[in-house]
Amino acid sequence: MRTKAAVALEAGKPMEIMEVNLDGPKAGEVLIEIKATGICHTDEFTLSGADPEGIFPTILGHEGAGVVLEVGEGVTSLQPGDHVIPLYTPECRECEYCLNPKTNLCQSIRSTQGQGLMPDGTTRFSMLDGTPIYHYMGCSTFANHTVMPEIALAKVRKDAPFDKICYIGCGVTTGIGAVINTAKVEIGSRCVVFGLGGIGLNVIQGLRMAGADQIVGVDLNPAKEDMARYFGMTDYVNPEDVKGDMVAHLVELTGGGADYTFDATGNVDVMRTALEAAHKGWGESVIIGVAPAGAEISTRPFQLVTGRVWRGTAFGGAKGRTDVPKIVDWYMDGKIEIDPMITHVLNLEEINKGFDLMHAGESIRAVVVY
Ligand code: NAD
Ligand code: AHE
Ligand code: ZN
Repeated sequence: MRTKAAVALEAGKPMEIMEVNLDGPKAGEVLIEIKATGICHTDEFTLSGADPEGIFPTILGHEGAGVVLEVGEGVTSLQPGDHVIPLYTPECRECEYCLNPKTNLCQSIRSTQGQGLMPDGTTRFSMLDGTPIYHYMGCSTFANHTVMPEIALAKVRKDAPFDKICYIGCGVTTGIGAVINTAKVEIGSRCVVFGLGGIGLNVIQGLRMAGADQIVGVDLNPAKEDMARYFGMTDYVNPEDVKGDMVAHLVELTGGGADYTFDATGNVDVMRTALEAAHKGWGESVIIGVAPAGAEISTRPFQLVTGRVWRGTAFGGAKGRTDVPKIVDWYMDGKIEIDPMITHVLNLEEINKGFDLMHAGESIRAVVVY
């Protein structure tokens, strides 16, 4: 079939909207009509050329929601008409990672996924002249239709709105999951969140659910303050307003250091500040942000010797087929909020504007509806 997609032809250039070829689902695969997709900072990271796994031409997008149109041979858990959220972290329920409750990092298709290929080593997308187009994070939701492995699709209830629950495909689950699954924040904790964007706001929402007493938000962009307060931030710090050492300032503000800190910026200097602002003896710092190729983190080992813990999280530690339908229920039951964070709704032709809004710091989440 043919479908319409935003194709990233090369790094650093706007995507081009075009018709592409899409082959049908092979064994174990599913054809999806994407109804809506969020634009995450990681899409921008890869489009910019900073991603060591970036490979072009590609169809980006990994925060979608849609409907099953057709299933390939051997698919048993899905049928046409089912509503699904694509998972860039699949859940095969068979590999040693899936069988270990300590991780969500299913590895069953990770190596082909990282090369922009389907599990059989080929692509389903191609240009009209036959040139293959690579998949992205196993999802490619910036296309109106996509093909994905069955194990990378979470089946969700049919009454949930696509233009909101697409955000559960990355940002919502990553932020809330970092608090609940990765840090396992206790009631009464003092916490600091660096970066008040689409991920950081969901960390804040998760911290409020977990019963944190203090939620300090740090962001260079003061325009993010109001929304962060709405979601539960108790104190705002703009690094540009801090005279002197940022770590000392945060340690004082949190009464000796934070129980938990979270980086949602992707900046390695911020990651160091986050680690060092964690409380001596027990503070934990969780890295969520994705740093550019070649970037490295550093701190004095003494920071760890004296009891601080450095951790990381991908997709909020969520096992997607199991956890994502529950998060959709939380949204539908009013336990979590999504709508205020979706600040812009665009059509596919306007998708590059979504990236401009992100660069300008004007959006939290821009969502493309098909
Ligand atoms: P975003 O652009 O919406 O938000 C980033 C925020 O960080 C912005 O508000 C920006 O002003 C702020 N910021 C940037 N540099 C800063 C600095 N030096 N100090 C303080 N604030 C700073 O991006 P997002 O969609 O929220 O994504 C945030 C990060 O999380 C990105 O690196 C993204 O790639 C990553 N991410 C990781 C996962 C994961 O599974 N680990 C999932 C999704 C996104
Ligand atoms: N390809 C990059 C790393 C990108 C990355 O860290 N991706 C996160 C999800 S970000 C979603 O917005 C992730 O899930 N990582 C785990 C994995 O297996 O990819 C690089 O540096 O090579
Ligand atoms: Zn993302």
